[in-house]
Amino acid sequence: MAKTLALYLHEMETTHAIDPRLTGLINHLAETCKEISFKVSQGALAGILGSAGSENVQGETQKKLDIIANEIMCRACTESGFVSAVASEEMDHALQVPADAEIGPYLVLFDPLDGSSNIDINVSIGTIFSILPAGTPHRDVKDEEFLQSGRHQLAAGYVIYGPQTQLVLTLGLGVMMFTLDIATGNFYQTAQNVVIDESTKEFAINCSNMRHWEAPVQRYVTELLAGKTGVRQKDFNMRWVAAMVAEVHRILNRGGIFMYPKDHRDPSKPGKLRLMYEANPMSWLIEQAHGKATNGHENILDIEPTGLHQRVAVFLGAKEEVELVTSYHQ
Ligand code: AFP
Repeated sequence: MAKTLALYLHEMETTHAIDPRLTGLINHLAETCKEISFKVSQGALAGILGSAGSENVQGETQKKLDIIANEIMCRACTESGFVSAVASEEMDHALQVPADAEIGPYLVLFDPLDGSSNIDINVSIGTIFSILPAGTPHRDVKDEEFLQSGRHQLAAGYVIYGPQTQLVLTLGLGVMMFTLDIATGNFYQTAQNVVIDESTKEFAINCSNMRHWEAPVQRYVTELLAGKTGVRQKDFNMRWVAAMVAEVHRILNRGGIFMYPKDHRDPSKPGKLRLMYEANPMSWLIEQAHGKATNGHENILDIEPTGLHQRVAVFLGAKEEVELVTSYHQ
């Protein structure tokens, strides 16, 4: 029988001296995502589809499930006893642990429901999380305390709600995948030490934005589209799921490159994706799987964050391709 997530985490405590409070927090997050997974699977039966009629801090329309998933994640994390505070893509500022609840040495950042536009059409979505050190457990955590580069992450991962619910995790010791068995309620390890091929023939980018991209990205994608007849001398295939969690999951499983570049539409936004909630945790997973992640200029994990909700251009996946598109930006 495959290993459970709980057993894997216990092994990491004994073989790599991983703090039991960190493994406790991850077990807690896994339990929480099971609750979200159940809601997702119920869809219209639970009345959770459709718009909530509100906007988040980014000015994006929130779906009912965005709000439900955010509430579940916030409650679970702040009641866990393992965190000093949490930050979510859906909330303006850090959320404090209630005065009567215990605090712990970690900060958790999350995108509670990535791929919102897929919710109502029954296509894969997910929850992304990143765990940072908080130092000595304390209250009244400032937003600035979350502004640590991706290299400081202690754990990162996502739970994808697709045909199967899977948890993908790194503690900096490789990338592990666990699949939820709905019969037993356990996550079982189904892949370990995932490695992404350095080269690929598959790319993912929202080509409808092509006219807005900067010259290096236009050049790179034009070359991919030219296939065998162009400078690349091979044909490429394209995919776009509109949920980063699903794009990264495909890349971890069968390779490829994912891009969400900066574009000319709103010069104040250096990309669409959020550094702290999406790019950092995904980039660490990709690096741990021997891939690469840049913003076209530097490794995403080296970016010193300046704001909780800051956006960033993202090129991640197969090393050779990410290096090539990055070199076009130099
Ligand atoms: P949400 O955070 O609103 O769910 O958006 C998901 C996302 O940021 C990312 O997961 C996708 O890669 C991207 O949006 C898809 O955006 P478009 O298809 O609209 O370009």
